[in-house]
Amino acid sequence: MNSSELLAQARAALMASLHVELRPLIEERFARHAPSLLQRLHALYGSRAEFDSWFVQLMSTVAVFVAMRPAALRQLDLQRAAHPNWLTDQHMLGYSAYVDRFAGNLPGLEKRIDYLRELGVTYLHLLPFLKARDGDNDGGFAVADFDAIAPQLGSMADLHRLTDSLRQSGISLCADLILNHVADTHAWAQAAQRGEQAFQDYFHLFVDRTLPDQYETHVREIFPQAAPGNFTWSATMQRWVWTTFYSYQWDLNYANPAVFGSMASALLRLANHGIEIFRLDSTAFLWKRPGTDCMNQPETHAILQALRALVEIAAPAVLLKAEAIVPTGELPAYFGGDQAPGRECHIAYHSSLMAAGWAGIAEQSAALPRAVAESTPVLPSGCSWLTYVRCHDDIGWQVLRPDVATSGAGGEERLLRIAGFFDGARGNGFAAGASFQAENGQRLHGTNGMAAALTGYARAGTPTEQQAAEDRLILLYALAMGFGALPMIYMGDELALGNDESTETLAARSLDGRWLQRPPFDDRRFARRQTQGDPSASLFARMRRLIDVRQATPQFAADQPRTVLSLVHPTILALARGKRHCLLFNFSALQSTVDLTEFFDASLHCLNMIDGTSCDASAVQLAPYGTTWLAMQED
Ligand code: OTU
Repeated sequence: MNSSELLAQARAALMASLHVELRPLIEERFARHAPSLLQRLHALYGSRAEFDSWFVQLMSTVAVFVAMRPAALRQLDLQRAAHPNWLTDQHMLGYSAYVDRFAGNLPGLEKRIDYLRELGVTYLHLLPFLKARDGDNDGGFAVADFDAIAPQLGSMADLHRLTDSLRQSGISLCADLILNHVADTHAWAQAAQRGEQAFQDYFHLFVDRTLPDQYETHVREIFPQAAPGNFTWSATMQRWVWTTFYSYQWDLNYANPAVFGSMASALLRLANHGIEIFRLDSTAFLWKRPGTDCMNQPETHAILQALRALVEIAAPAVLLKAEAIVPTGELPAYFGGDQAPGRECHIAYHSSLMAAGWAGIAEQSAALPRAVAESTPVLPSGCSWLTYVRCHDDIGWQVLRPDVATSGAGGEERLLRIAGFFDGARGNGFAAGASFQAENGQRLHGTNGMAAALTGYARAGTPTEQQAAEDRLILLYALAMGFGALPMIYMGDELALGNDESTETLAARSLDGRWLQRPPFDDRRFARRQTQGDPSASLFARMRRLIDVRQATPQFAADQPRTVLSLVHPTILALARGKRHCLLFNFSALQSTVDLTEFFDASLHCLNMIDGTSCDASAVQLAPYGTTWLAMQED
């Protein structure tokens, strides 16, 4: 069959079971997105004899999801289509939390909605809440069933209620879709273990070490201490299984079209439950190619573009977010690159900017934040970076390798020094973090710890030290909020919540140090957030102020121009937003005065949007670790 015949058959399969009223709309979406869907899938699976019938069958499956999409979500599809730039709006603000840590369970979360609204949150990322394997499950990242909720967190009905309530409060729910792997207890992995060939084909299995050994010479180790190597021996199957992460997380084999079909169905089913944004976990790892690090492969982008096209047809309100913790240079491809700009993911984590902010604090230098800001490309319309300060994972310094390489030899030592600075056991500074799985203390890995611990709250002995910790935390959040992106708060950072050092989590932490930054929400701090003189209240008020200013200023929208000003200053990063807004970030413990008349007319005066004071463009003062957001005004 040629492609137009195939598209005609697929179209017929899609339309057949649809209500006549739906047909014109779906017809139009199909016409717009099916050709690229077919092209991507053909590139991946076209050599298979059964490709044509598989593609037509996929469309019949999509028809079921289209037909079952609830009315409220259909309405949302139309609303979003009418406002394609809603994502880049300056009102968008994210918040990320574990369901149990933040609220006990899904019904409990409804009680937190008022708080989220008070903060100005419009986007809530809940860490994995689907049914995971029993026992160790990597904080839910080892999914046993894509169609069930973890029993201790609630039920599908609870999820529906929650997404409804959130939507009514103007908050979109973001959930993880763990594309790269499933738990060894997932039905597919169990069938594989029973010897069913169709399901063994869902995974990467090897009879001996020949190929695994070849792959091992090129791939990274994500958890070198807790889960060394990338392959796990299954005595049941007498096969090596590809397991990039923990041994119980089995990588899916996307060279098998059935895997693509199953995961696409999982996505569309969850979308119909009201999830609006999918955090596509570990996206970089989906395709394996001998002789490479098996990350960021072209086929990975074909898979993501095909998923995007399916979403455009069946659930166009849905956004896709790439969780690809890779250097900035690899990220444009996740937005579709030059070939398909704006047709892959809508959002991607800007992990280099996050790490560079921390590096700036460690080095008391604006060099790395400036380098990363300068190398950040402009995105296709309707797309946004996700900026953040901390998340549930470690800070992975390796993403900065290309950025430190440009400053000559010694880049790796520089990163080791930065990472070492945050290690509370080694460093003698203010940071109370912990190194994450660095091999023999030699090779670079990550840093664990809550933002408040890393900025110095835990070790602050005097009010001055406490103030410095607060200023550092505000500095990093101000960068995330001012950059021109969707900023996300990690639960508790707004209240200076510290590390989880409780005995209850000691065992978990000794197996996986990331549990240090997964403490329960602190209701006492929460209750005192407006209490004058309370240390977390002071931080909370300053965070609230940043959020208010940002939301009131259209120039802060993600799609508004950002320019890195060529201010010659070792510790200050200066970003212009639009023509009349200038954001200054001082990464040093010393105060400074800068002259902005090279960039802005000397007759303008600068209104400090945060505290309402004003000054001349020729002499703008920055406090130690100070953040200044200026609106340049005529008298
Ligand atoms: C992601 O993480 C999740 O955020 C982690 O919590 C999971 O453990 C992991 O996937 C497996 O599902 O692969 O693309 O260095 O930054 O594992 C980035 C640790 C990932 C994490 C890394 C990460």
